Amino acid sequence: MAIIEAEPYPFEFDPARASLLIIDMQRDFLEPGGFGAALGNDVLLLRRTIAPTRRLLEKARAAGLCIIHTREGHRPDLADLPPAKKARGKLPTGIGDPGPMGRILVRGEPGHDIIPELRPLPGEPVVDKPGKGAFHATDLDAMLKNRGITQLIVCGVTTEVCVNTTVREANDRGYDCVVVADCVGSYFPEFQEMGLRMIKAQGGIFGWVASSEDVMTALPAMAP
Ligand code: C5J
Repeated sequence: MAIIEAEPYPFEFDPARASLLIIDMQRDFLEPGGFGAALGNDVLLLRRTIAPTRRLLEKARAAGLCIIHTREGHRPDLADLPPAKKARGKLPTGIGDPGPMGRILVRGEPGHDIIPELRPLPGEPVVDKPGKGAFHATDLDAMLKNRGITQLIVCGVTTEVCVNTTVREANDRGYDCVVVADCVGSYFPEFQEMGLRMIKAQGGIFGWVASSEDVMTALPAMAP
């Protein structure tokens, strides 16, 4: 057992029962020409998470932590895209429409893929999710339970949407979540701040918030 310095209080970290969960670090959200940009957002606000997430990912790999990646997206025939999700926002270029990186948020298209800086290694599961939460309509819960995982170290985008939704889903399923503040990002600075405050409020109502430095300090030493 190790301790991660976190808010609202130190987290008792058991690396053997923990997974690093990296949510939706996809080209469609982080690169120009993707879904995030089509919505009028500045992708640079998310790109600040790449370097710390990469450092944490490398350290977690070296420590032998279970690593799981997720991607938000839909079947090419859009059969799993709720009409309400498609219609929301009345977007000129929305989910399923052609964009500079292929059809937006469609599985198999270049924009749907994880950014090259954080490309999963063979053997690291990638969970394809049609919703905002990573537990909705996926086998993530089974994967975690089959590995004896009870703690999630959570990175990814966006803080107030897929990260918060997933942490809330995880909380209701009995997992302890530590959200890594500098490894989650929002297009909206005020949502970044509030998204983190909502996790750790009221004695950690949804979980803990820590820096990547503090998580890395608690990880077991790298193999020589
Ligand atoms: C959004 C996500 N923001 N991964 N998706 O639509 O947060």
